[in-house]
Amino acid sequence: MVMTLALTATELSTSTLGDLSADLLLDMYEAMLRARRLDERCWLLHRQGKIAFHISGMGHEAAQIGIVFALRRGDDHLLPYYRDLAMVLAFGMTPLDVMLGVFGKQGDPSSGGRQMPEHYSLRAKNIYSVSSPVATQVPQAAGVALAEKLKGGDRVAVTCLGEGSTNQGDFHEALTWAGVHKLPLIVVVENNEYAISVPMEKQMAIPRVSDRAQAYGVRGVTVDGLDPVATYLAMTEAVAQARSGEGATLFEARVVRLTPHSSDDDDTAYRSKEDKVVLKASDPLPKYRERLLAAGVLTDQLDREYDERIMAEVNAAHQTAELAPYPEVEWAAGPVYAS
Ligand SMILES: Cc1ncc(C[n+]2csc(CCOP(=O)(O)OP(=O)(O)O)c2C)c(N)n1
Ligand SMILES: [Mg+2]
Repeated sequence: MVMTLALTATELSTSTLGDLSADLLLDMYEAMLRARRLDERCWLLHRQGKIAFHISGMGHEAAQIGIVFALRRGDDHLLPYYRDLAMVLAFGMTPLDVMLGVFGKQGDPSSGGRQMPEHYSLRAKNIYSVSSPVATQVPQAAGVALAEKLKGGDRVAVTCLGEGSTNQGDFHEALTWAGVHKLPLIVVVENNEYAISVPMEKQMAIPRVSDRAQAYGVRGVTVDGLDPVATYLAMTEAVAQARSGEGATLFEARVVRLTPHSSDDDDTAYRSKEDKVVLKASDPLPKYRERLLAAGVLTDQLDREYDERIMAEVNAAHQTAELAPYPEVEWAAGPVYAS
């Protein structure tokens, strides 16, 4: 069952294109498109048997781009989760960084080809390694935010997780801490209404994850995560609060997961053909493209140029990563055990 449409527009923080400049609106579009094309290529590579695994962010791009564009990219602290492809790309990773990771090749900045794909990290851009046990990144982010506060800095820490993962104890502990210490922390919940095959109504007895914020003494916000502009505007407010010492926000973005959970999942077992039709109609990328075209911000010609440029980037990243050498066997234990 797909519940996104159960929330009316007035229940969500929706927006028009606002007063955002054409440059910013187009930069967000380009970033969404880059993530989508790279994501699609990863699925193809998996189906061709060239890579072992992929987790997709399709349907989450508008939320992720709205969030990241409200940050100081590569300077604030980002503790992403496995679905944050668009986010890490816009925060400073390149398509080649990502491709080296999915191929498990030398030069993969996340782990040098030792980790599972989608365990993103890039130290130079303050992207902290994705944690495999879900929600463990939330107390880690609270610790990073506390360190930033103790040092007197003005960076904010942003961490992301799915709605299912908010039922873990780590989430509760971290948010309690964030409230007590007024941490410069934003906990982003990308709510796609599924935890693998488990629908939201079987995960929690409340309609919004952000309702939990009150219990921790932090701000709770729910936005239409299919709208990059609404997400950007709401996130800009949350970031301003965190930076100015007013504390943390639990930031829920309502999104759709357009694909199965991962390349190992078959979602036809729990999502009907009718559900898929609703999902496809919610795809944030064509919706945003149509808005930009209607507003005269984007033209068909410009759209083609973006697509051609991005496809060239994706092709180059794919080819370079496929040809790159695998890590030396000794590297598997290298950074783990003292020699
Ligand atoms: C502690 C822990 N339990 C279970 C898993 C297996 N697991 C990986 S992703 C996932 C579902 C998470 O769903 P959600 O938080 O809604 O995020 P989504 O995948 O929908 O983006 C589960 C159960 C895990 N990685 N860690
Ligand atoms: Mg989910």
